[in-house]
Amino acid sequence: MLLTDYFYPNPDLSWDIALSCGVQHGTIRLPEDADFDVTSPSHLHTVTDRFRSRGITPIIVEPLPNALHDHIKIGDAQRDMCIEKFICLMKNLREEGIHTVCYNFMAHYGWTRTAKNLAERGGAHVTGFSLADFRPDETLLSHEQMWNNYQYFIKAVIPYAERYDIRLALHPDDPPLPSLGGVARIFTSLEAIRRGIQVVPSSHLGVTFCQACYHLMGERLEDAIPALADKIFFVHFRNVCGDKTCFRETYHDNGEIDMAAAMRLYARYGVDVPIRVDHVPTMPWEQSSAAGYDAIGRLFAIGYLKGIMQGVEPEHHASVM
Ligand SMILES: [Mn+2]
Repeated sequence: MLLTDYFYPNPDLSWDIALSCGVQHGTIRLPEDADFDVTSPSHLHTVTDRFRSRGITPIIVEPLPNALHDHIKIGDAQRDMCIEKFICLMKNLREEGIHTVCYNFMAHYGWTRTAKNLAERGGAHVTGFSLADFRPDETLLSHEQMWNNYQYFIKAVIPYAERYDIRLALHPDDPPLPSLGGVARIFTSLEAIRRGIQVVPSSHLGVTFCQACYHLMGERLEDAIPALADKIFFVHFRNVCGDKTCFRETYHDNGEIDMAAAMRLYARYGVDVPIRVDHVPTMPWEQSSAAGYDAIGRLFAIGYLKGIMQGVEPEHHASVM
């Protein structure tokens, strides 16, 4: 496994914490302000250079920029223009040595939580979701529309993903409910994910294995990891308690998933890909700026991940230094 962490495009405390933990590779979010042109090689280079100058090599982009993806997921009049821009972005990513894009196909509602202040060990806080507390907007997209929009997108971009050697890594729906606020969700089971990555047979179409989403689907990791092994391009190391209608995030050592057992499964089935911690707690005394993505909780999460990686894959000790 290759240790990465998630970075916003401008340096912040997360950068320093990751560097302190020995992280050398980045899963990066591209700027979302109007000044950033996703089709511009020089704009992209400015961002990647910022990382490299601090000793972080960007290797993954996550998510596919929302300004493009929302139109693609909804399938509106700007869809084709956005697909063209994404193809251009893939070409530019190759030039920067970035070969993986983590994308999802949740329309209108991305990863959704209904609480940000649930108590976790020692005075920390985590986010959570309860369907009973969810208040939807007035929207409607059917299961069939979402599948059609997904297939339209994949068929349009896969030939270029292959040409530019960009691996598209599908993240499951979070939470994995059949619909949320009148919007159908189509990647809510192992079977649906398998169907999704078979829309076009391609070595460049696979998954981001967000462990907790599969657990919340009710899938066993002992089944899901072997079933997807050669299609796992990226792992989200995440733990939770609960089920898809009501759950909360946890410290990475304090949820229902046996994290060391998951790592042993990756090793046993030959999954040797980039990995990052996902949804960390907000620590006591920490001012939250992005619940689930605050900085200080990463210190424990990355250290815990690194320890498990070294315990399961001692031969990889040097690569995660
Ligand atoms: Mn995830």
